[in-house]
Amino acid sequence: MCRAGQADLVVFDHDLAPVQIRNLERETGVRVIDRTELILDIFAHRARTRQAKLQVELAQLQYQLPRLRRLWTHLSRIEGGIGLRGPGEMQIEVDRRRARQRIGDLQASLEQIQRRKTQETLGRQEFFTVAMVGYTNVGKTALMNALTGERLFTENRLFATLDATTRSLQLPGGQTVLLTDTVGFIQNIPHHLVASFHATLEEVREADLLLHVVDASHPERRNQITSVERVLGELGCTDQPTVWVLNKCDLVDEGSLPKEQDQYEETVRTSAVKGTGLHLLKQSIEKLVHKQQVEIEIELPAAEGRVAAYIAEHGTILSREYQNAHVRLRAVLHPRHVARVKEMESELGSELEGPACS
Ligand SMILES: Nc1nc2c(ncn2[C@@H]2O[C@H](COP(=O)(O)OP(=O)(O)OP(=O)(O)O)[C@@H](O)[C@H]2O)c(=O)[nH]1
Ligand SMILES: [Mg+2]
Repeated sequence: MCRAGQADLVVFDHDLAPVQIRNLERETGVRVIDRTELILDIFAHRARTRQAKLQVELAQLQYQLPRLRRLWTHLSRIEGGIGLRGPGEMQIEVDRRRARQRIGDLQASLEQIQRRKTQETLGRQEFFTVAMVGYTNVGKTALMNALTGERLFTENRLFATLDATTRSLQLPGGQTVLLTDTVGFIQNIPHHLVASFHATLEEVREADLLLHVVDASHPERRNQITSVERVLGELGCTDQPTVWVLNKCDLVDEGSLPKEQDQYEETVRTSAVKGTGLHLLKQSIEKLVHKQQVEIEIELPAAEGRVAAYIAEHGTILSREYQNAHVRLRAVLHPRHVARVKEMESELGSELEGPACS
């Protein structure tokens, strides 16, 4: 086949052992790479931010480390002997040591970035967070753009996005949530990548709600869905409430859309390109946000604006009743926001009369 097709390169859709690659290269006379190497190459081309670049380099080095031998075995076999160390063998050791050193440096730099990000995330913790997950190229970034009016990079190719981007999204009831778009998944995702992209995937793990975006028009959509579910399982993301988003529905007939599934709390059909289903999607997100919220009643001085504004931003105000100089609010809020409201209330201290937040 190589000869007939005048191939310069053979890509195997499986992982190959170094010795398999060597034998195949000898038999075919062309360069042979496996699935992981191809995916790592694509990632390396796409990486833009410092964190993404470091993460890819780390994954590449960890992939190469056990394969370093292959360049040098012929030398060590010629020069080496019992009790002797050939130049080849020494070279491998030098290479390996360098690789390990670089791996250590990369891990340290990534940890540093991670610490800074954790600080940022702590600042954001006040907000309800929604993370988009899905197979690569299903339209996550396009959907993010359509929902938030952003203009992030989308393209019809694999792994257009390698970083996590977070934007605020206002729900129909007025509450603001944070929406995160991140790296797409792929079948048999190389485990080096999962490990290196730990920090990026952490955003998914910490989200309050997931949007599992599906390319409803893709002939392989069933397998893609299964792959994504598997990766989510590996990440330990099995408890988060999830909206199933059937995107690219402009490309399929109504009849051939996937059926709703019980494991997803909500199902919405969208087209990020045509802009359809976006309001329904926001409503579904809102519904699940409300599910995690509790109702509170609070009486505030009518002139006090800060607490009411906080409640409006993080929850939904159901009613306001004015009595003399006070306003009585009924609202729904996430328990962690209730805690903050109580704090703010006690900061208001003696100014506040009447029943406290209940
Ligand atoms: N027809 C149609 N095309 C869409 C829709 N949504 C996205 N696309 C196209 O699908 C391609 C991939 O979109 P992206 O938003 O980059 O996909 P992604 O899921 O972010 O992909 P990765 O970042 O690689 O994981 C682009 O060419 C989009 O224009 C849609 O609803 N309908
Ligand atoms: Mg993307």
